[in-house]
Amino acid sequence: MLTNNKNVLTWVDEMVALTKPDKVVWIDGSEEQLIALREESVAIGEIKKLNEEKLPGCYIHNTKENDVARVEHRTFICSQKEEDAGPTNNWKDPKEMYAMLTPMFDGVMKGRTMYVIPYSMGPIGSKMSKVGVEVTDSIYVVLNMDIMTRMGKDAFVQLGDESNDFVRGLHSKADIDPENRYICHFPEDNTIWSINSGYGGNVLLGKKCFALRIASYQGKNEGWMAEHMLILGVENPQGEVKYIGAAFPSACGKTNLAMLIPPDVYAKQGYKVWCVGDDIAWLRKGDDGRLWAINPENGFFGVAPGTNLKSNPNALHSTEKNTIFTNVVNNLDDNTVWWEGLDKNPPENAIDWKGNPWNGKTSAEKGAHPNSRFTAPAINCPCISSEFNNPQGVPISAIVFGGRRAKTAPLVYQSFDWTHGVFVGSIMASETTAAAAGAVGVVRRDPMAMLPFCGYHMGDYFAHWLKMGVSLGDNAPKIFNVNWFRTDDEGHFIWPGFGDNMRVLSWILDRCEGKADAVETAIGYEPNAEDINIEGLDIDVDVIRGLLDVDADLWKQDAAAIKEFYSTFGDKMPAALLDELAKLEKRLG
Ligand code: OXD
Ligand code: MN
Repeated sequence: MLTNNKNVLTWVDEMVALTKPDKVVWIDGSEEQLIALREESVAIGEIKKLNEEKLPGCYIHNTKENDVARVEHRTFICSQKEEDAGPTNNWKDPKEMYAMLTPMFDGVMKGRTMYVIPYSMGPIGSKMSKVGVEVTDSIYVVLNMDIMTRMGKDAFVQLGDESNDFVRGLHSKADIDPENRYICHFPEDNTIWSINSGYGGNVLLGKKCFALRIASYQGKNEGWMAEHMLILGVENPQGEVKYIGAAFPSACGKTNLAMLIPPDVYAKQGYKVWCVGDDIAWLRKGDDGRLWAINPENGFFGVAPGTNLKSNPNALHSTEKNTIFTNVVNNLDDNTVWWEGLDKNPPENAIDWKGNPWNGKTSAEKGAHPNSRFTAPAINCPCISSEFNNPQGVPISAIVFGGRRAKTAPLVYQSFDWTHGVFVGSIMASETTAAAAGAVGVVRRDPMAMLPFCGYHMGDYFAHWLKMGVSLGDNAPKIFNVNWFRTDDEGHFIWPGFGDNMRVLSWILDRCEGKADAVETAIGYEPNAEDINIEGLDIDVDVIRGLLDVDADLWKQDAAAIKEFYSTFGDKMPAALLDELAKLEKRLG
């Protein structure tokens, strides 16, 4: 036993009584214990060790074919009142959900070992951090939690002997039965129950389940925010660093932006970009009145396909040691890994993500699953921020929202003020791409990129954002919206993206410091086209002008769609945002 905390001990006893494991192992986080667990995991065929010379400390794992992604339709928010979960979440009465799940968990760990994982979301010693305890029957979960969180006995030190403020996570792989897969959150009980999955987002309970769904609920009650945001720092030639938090829906390039490499024109002057986090930010008003952010995570659970030396060298370098790869190709010639979009040289003698022999030169099928992942320690990242472990976090100058819009949203615009900025975040949307099944170009609203991750009613969530703005007052970060994905008539992306996004971040930070002008448009402040630095690009100022163009007709259509979307939140929709919508319509004419 690693703690004297009675709340923890009692709860673990209850979970043992319910699931009836043969053995209980408390995870202290020691290297000795981890080495033994890796060996055991290899011995039972759960993970395979990769080439120690080329990929030291790295392993590969395959999930079941039916278990490759988060399952939103089987994810529940079980608050006492249905209206507290809101229309964007699946809801079930907690009593009913416990009653349904209890028999499924009863004896589920018979013949198995239960691992008790203490972990801290956020740096140990930070007032912004929070502790979770996950019990699981999966060594793969333990090994991933080791990378993604601060795992082990220090987390119990962070919790203390008396506190009851820890998130109780119960996970069992059970039979990986997709028909009985449930990812359930009980925000009022600080509890998460997950069964019948072994896939990351469903089972690494510190990540989406705690750090977003439960934490967003805690943040509302305690006066802080848990957001689906990357955090990056831009260092100028004088060595000053300014921090940006940016929210984009899944698969819009958050990891790439977080680890951006500035183009030559900036690098030569001495600009640098530092990554604090690539997926989640916890934000709190600091003693100085500004908004401060920590990344509660300790690693990256990144999408592998498309990651390469051009798109994101820093992410690729992060995976060169002590990384777990899930559902990628195993190159048998040298026992390394491969995925689509890594390079143009797929292995011929390989095993695909399903575990079958695979020849990348002749096979018509993809070798890696499109949602295959790497779990890599943040400290591996060449551009990890020196403030990554700072218990105070970093002060946020700008909040950036964005999505994937072919025509409507311009390259960048700034909100008129915080309230209008909350409106801008609330109308965020992305168009579906050909990469996903279903119709192309369908607009999916995803307010603040939190649609699948907000643990309570989204109307209340908008109200909480508005309240935070009142509390921050003049110290509130400025709010912007970007769109890297405008296309021409042939459907090609116009803006080069990746490292060149620095050119837009640069205008954003100049605005925060009062160094750049702007033009007032119907939707917000836009840069003068000349103020976006295009030196070294194959683009002229007219192209930028086009990227900044606001098509009033498209926006009028969008406004109508927003009205419909807002109506789904009923009485809980804050009047201030309805008012912003009315003002937008008026400005559009
Ligand atoms: C993720 C997601 O895995 O947002 O980070 O889906
Ligand atoms: Mn995410």
